[in-house]
Amino acid sequence: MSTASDEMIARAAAALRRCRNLCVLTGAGVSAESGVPTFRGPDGFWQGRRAEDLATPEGFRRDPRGVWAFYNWRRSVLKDVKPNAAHEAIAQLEGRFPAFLLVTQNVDNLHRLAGSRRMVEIHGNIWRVRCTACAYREDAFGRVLADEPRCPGCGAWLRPDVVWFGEMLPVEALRRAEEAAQACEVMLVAGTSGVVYPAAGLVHVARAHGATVIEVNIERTELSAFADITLIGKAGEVLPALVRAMDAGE
Ligand code: BJW
Ligand code: ZN
Repeated sequence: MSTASDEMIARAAAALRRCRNLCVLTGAGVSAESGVPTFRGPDGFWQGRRAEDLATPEGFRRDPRGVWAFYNWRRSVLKDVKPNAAHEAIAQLEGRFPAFLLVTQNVDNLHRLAGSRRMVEIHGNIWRVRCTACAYREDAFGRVLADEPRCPGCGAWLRPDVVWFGEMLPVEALRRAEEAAQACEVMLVAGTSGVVYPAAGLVHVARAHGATVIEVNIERTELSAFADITLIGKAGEVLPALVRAMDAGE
């Protein structure tokens, strides 16, 4: 598969220069160059189990210790990783549009560490924990927790404050994401396979409301058929090139 040509990047940059309302949707591929494994690639396994089998309420009920071992392993990986050029390019874009929202499916906090502020985390954040029985919540940023983390208030199991399959997305975050998808003139979609809903559905919402869809990925995805421009390449290379091309055309 050929990589994004300068001409295609220039086309995408021209659409961004005309745009006054940008919505960026990101997935695990944006963090891949920081060394964070994606979900569905060849690295998307943990001790022979798919991340998808562990990231469910049933999986947690069946084996809370095993699921916590998985999340603590991911926390230990994330503790030492840094945002990459893709996160930085997205943080730079934020200040250039009167209306802007970053909608991330990632739970790894790297967008925030790169400086993004106008953002919603629609699948939660791996560093926060909450109680499975009461309203207790805690931000345990940078910490690997005990093997059996329990609520200090009521003694029930704590769980990561992330969204598992079959669970509702955080209502306010999803509302803001849907509003941004409806209102944006361009939706920039980076590093997602586009198979998980309702996140992937935001692209269809944006299109239905007339937005130009620009996709950045190392390969074609479920969403490519709905994108006006697909830029094939690493997010950490293509996104900074896109920002440079925006500047060059001014
Ligand atoms: C690069 C790169 C580089 C690599 N540069 N690119 C409608 C239709 C069908 C099904 C459903 C539907 N609506 C709801 C569903 C069910 C379900 C669903 O979507 N299932 C499908 C899989 C079939 N959705 C849900 O259950 C959601 N809840 C919900 O809908 O609630 C309402 C409801 C409740 C009850 C009953 C019915 C409805 C919740 C979804 C929660 C997803 N949670 C996870 C785990 C989060 C916690 C954790 O991290 O542990 O979120 S699953 C996992 O997938 C994670 C991700 O955010 C999400 C998306 O994955 P992502 O980011 O796209 O990663 P990958 O690995 O798939 O792709 C990486 C991409 O990067 C690839 O394309 C690479 O090529 C690319 N790449 N390197 C650029 N350097
Ligand atoms: Zn509790």
